Amino acid sequence: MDQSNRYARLDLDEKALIAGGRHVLCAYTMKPKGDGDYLATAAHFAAESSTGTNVEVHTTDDFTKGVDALVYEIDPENEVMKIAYPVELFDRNIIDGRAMLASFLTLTIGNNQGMGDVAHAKMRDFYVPPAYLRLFDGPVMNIADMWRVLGRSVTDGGMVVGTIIKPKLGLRPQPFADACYEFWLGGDFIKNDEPQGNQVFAPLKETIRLVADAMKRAQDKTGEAKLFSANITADDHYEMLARGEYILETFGENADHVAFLVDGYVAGPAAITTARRAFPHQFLHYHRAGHGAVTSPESQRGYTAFVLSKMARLQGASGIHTGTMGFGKMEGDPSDKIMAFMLTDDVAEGPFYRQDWLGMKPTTPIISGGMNALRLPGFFDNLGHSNVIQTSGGGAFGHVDGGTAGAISLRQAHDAWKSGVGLVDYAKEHKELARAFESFPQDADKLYPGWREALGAVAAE
Ligand code: RUB
Ligand code: MG
Repeated sequence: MDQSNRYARLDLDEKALIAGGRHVLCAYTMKPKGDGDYLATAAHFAAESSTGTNVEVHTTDDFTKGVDALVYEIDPENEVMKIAYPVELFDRNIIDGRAMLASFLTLTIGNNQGMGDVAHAKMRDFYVPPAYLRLFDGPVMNIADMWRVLGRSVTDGGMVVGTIIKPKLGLRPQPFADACYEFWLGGDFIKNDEPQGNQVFAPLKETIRLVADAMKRAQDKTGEAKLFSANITADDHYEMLARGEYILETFGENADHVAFLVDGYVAGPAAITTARRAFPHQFLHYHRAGHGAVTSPESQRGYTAFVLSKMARLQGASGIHTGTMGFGKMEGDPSDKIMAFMLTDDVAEGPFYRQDWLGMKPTTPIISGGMNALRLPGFFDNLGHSNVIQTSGGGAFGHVDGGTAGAISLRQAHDAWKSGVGLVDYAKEHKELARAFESFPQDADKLYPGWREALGAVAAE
């Protein structure tokens, strides 16, 4: 059944829709199955995503029709369609009238993902009008709070030097805490790798006790504040709360040095909001393992990493991984920097829409995945600033002189970039950085040809 007479209004103007403030706008790439008509398929998609189904139902009344989602633009050649969703369609909490991301997803990227007449559809961007934006929690904490703990400028405090404890799994509590101590002697921030929790060989309670103690000792030794991001991801809301409460109690006087890591793609929006609302004064670290299943440029369905980032800010993530924009090991591209700008700027341009965040706090980009000291300058050149959290797991613990030297090499690479000095020149005077060249020779050869001659003995020990 062609429903385009009801669910498509190609006369609607995007500027007018934005000025009206009544609609959430979504831009998708969509391809009909077989030789299906583009507009009819788009209209069916809008129907299924709002008030309709594949047939007319006699229970529909005039009010219903007023909240139809409407296809307002199509570009069949480029497989692009845009749909306007009335704000009233989205479910709101009975406890406080606030918005929930689950409902946004259920409608805009829900049943429409499995429709028989759609070959594939992927959300590329969305626009949130002020009337809906203000119903989302948004972030409470972000990198500024980490800078405050570290005693830095709260507006331009620079890179937070971080790592991920590696190996990913298989360390018992004491070796885990020892690795933390080692890194903290040179770095600022450690995160649990996302699978680390309460394994039988590393019970959470014992590990956390030892990590809290390692933090104290590292702080005493260095005279600097240290930060830890603890994984509280779980299927069960009560389990997340139990973990969070135990961790805060155990870190005691250092509880404000603790972030909570939630694997928000696998555990879902409910897990993010659980942490956001139960622990509003802890930095909420949104890890996104698994997101590539839908966000990968190889995938024609789901939504993009850009869309995921934007949803994370709405939900109130303090920080979310944005990938390494082509400078690390995970999929990515230099143009992904728009993702970071959408997280941090008050007005930002997406691939299809300009979003005004109306003062909603920024979410901090977390840069991670195959990074090391040698890859940082290129990354910062592309992004244009270094106010990010950066975690190098292999890039710290893979340093030939160990985790402390690895941490120091990362800080030195950041200092070199900040002061505008080339990395090889800076390494001549900075041993740990020079040894990073020796540690990652493939990267060194590729990014800094001639480094061996320039650094010679400094790098070789
Ligand atoms: C990286 C790591 C993270 C990735 C995930 O370890 O453990 O899970 O950052 O990717 P290493 P993304 O530094 O040893 O590569 O940040 O793109 O979500
Ligand atoms: Mg990881």
